[in-house]
This record gives sequence, structure tokens and C-alpha cells, in this order.
Amino acid sequence: MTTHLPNDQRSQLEDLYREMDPSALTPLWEVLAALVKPEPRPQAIAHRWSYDEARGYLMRAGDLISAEQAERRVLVLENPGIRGQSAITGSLYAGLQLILPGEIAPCHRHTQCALRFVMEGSGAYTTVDGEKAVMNPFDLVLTPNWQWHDHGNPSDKPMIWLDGLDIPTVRIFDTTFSERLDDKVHPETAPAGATLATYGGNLRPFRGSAADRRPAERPLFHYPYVQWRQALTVMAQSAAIDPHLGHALEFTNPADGGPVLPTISAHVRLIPAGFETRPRRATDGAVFVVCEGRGRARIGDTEVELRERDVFVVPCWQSLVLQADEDLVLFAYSDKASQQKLGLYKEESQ
Ligand code: 1HN
Repeated sequence: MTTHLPNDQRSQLEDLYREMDPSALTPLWEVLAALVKPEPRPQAIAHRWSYDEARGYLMRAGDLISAEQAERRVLVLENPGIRGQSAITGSLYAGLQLILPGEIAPCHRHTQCALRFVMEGSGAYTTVDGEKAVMNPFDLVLTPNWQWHDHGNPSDKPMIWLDGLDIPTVRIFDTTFSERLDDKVHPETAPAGATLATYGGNLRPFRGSAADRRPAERPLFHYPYVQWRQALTVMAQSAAIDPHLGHALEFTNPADGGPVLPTISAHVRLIPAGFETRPRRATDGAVFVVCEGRGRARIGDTEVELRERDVFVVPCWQSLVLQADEDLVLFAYSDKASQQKLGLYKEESQ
């Protein structure tokens, strides 16, 4: 800003700005400081959503609109600092989706990529390019960019999951494409669990064979709770705890060892009862789900109580401290994958 200028100079500059404004020209020196800040000042703020409260509203929506009418029956978790943008951080979206017994959410595909993290219910499925992933609580399921997906719930209980998408990231590039399949559901291309049994077991169909149908760069789309929880248990029994993270495991893409989606990274943590993590901050904006236990999170100056299935958001560059009253098991996804590709990611541990 140039507030320190003499009055005469300022008024001549104001004349200049007025004259050039209709030509869509604007002076950088008036906005430079807001564009290039010494450190991140995200508009998104720290916030926690109570699962019980959100679930109440979602179930009411379930009485009022069907999954088919809605296409997707979802309550968007909008960051209170950036309402109206369908965003939980500057680059990521989160929503809670309900699918009731017998319902189908019709098949479509889009350039935005998605993950689902199951909050409650068993036996409903997502179909990814014609292969069902049958889901259980705290399973992670991916829908990579441009892959067909429909959802169904043949069980007798509601199923609710958290959707994580890169909606605001794709919006920046204006690269949104989408289409609907003529049929409500995609024809079956493989038995449920075929990809998990293969790629999840460090195998792949012989390259070029008839069974080689998943995209080579991102084949796996189901990371079951039973597997990642067991891995965390073994880790907690055998490895030294990281003072800043607790016991933490990242989900990887078996094709390259990288993040699960091009724009989204995901990990899980176990903080043992009585443990308090040292403060740590990172530039990725992260969305956390409490899978087990109770405790507290201190996010910058904001402290929130954590109960099972609550969701909280840690914006860019805000320090995080986690305190566990009982063993605390957390799932998180963030835009670290995008930031690392763009050379922007940074972290700092105290
Ligand atoms: C979407 O396709 C799903 O497939 C869920 O379940 C949430 C939010 C924005 C755009 C597309 C789904 C979505 C979405």
C-alpha cells in the first residue's frame, strides 16, 4: 500500500487509477503486500464439526430427499472463514454423504478426484469403473479422476461417509468436466474386491493380459480399516513414537509409492492415552476424522474437544498439538500432494 504518499501525488494517482479502470488495468503497488505476504494467512479457520449434530441434520435430509433426487445427498462442511465456496480449506472440499437402505446414487464421472472415509454402516458400496468396493467403518475408498462411480446400499442400515474432494483446486484451473452414464449403474467389470486382492497384495495382472484393466498409474482404490488399524497396532507395539506426530502411517499408491491421489495425501495416526504431541505446523491444510478415543486438539489458538467421528480442520501453517485421554486414532487427508508437486510444501516442528 502507498498510504505514505504526499496528498498531491496520491490524488494524481487516484485520477490515473480511475481513468485506466475501464481498460481493466490496475496498479500492482496498491495490492502487492496483500499478494506476497511474509507467511501464510489462510482465510480458512480452525473448526470442529460434531458428528452427532451433523448426523441429525443429515438424517432429516434423508426423510426429505432421496439419493436419486439429490444425485448425491450430502451436507457440505463449509469452513466458517470461507462460507459459500463449498470448501473446508482453500484447496479442499469435505461433505457427509448419506445413502439409505435400498438407495442408489447414479453413475457419473468428473475430473475432480475423491476419497470416501466411512463413518458408519456396513455393506454399502461404491463402484469404481464397474468394480464394487464393499465398505465398512473407517475404510478409505478412492475415486480417481475421471473414473465412473455409483453408490448403492443393499444393507438394512444407513451408511454415512465423509467425501474428500479437490473441488477448489480444480476450480482454480477451470478444468472441470463431467458426464453421466445413461444407465443408473455401471455394468460390472470385475467381482467385488478383485483389485484389493491383487494390488493390495503387491501383485498385478500380467501386463498386457486380458485381466490387466486397472490404470497402471493408480490401480488400487480400497484401503480397508482392518488392514491399516492392524499396521498401526504393530507400529505402536514396536516402533519409537514420533514426538510431533504420534505413530503415523501414510497411505500410498502402490504404483509409485506416492500419495493416494494426485492432489490429496492421506494418513492415519495413533496417539497413545496420556500422550501429548509436540507442536508442529505444516503448509498443507488438513481435514481430520476421530476414529477412536477422546482427547483435545490445539490448533493455533483454538482448542477443540475430540470425540469419536468428529471432524476437524487444521488450516495451512497453524500449529497442531494433540492430547489423548484415551488411545486416539485419527484419519487425515490434506493437499500435501498438490503442494509437493508445486514445490510449496513446508513443515516445522517445535
Ligand atoms: C461427487 O461426485 C460425490 O460421487 C460426492 O459421491 C460429493 C461433491 C462435489 C462434486 C461431486 C460422489 C461431490 C461430488
